[in-house]
Amino acid sequence: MDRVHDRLADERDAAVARLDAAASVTVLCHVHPDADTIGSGLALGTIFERRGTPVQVSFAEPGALPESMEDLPGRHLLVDPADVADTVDLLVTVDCGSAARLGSLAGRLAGAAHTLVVDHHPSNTRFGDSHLVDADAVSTTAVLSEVFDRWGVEMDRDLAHCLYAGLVTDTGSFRWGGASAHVLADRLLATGIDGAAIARRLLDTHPFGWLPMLSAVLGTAQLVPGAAGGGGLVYAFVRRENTLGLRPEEVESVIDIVRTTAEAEVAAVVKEARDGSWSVSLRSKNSVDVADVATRLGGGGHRFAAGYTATGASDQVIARLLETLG
Ligand SMILES: [Mn+2]
Repeated sequence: MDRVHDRLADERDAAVARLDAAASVTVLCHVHPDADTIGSGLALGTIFERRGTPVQVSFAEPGALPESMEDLPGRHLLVDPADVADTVDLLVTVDCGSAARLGSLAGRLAGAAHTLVVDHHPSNTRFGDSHLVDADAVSTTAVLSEVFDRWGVEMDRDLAHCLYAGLVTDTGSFRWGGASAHVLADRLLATGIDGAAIARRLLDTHPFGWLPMLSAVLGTAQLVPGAAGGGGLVYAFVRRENTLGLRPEEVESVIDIVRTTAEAEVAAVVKEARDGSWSVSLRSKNSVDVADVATRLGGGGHRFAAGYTATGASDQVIARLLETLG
């Protein structure tokens, strides 16, 4: 066994001991949640509910769960951020690379007797007092599946549904992630969950208004062939007026179209936020580590998928990005 494996096994054992000893639990997901953080939070919450341990699951913003995640088991465990207890025995964060990802709920860390950070972001800042961070894991739900095995939790349909939601979305529908993602999928599907229906609801269902939004947004796309050391950058803007009445799911889908551009190693989608700032999503194919780029611009993420927040005029945002890409 190599050293990383040893460290991870130790972290996993410590995490299981911490979870097993918890008298009361808060599970926090990241702001603007995706299916990995919500699937992780609800799976963990479901286990505590079954054990009879008081548990709350929450995320700071926006005010409502994305509609595509509404049929995930355990969603009744979700509470409004204002209702999250100020003090708790154990606070667990799932899929959060830094405390900032907790938004307004970051303050709850101080009120917990113990904090446990479960994540798979290489850029994780290790902001808790114990950590289980597996940077090679395809999703936080994959990290949790190993925790559950070690903990002796039996996999059933409800847990498998939650874990599969994070697995199928964070692997881009199994486009990446390798054999381990398929092995886990096999185990989860064996419980009888409908993988096709889960994927369709999470990834392949949009209202008609998505199509004119795409038309407007993709019309802003620009290609900078010389960017990123000659690999090329493609970028597009999502203005607030483009997305009126649409869900986060529609906005988040744009990067998956833009990143298919053959002439660009790096893709960026620059989304206008309500306060006039910009939320920038980055993707790369092979040679560029966008986690590094995003971290230098104040954000974080994975090697091939990362993001950050920017302020200023739109052309300045692009100029800074080009400068950082080199
Ligand atoms: Mn994730």
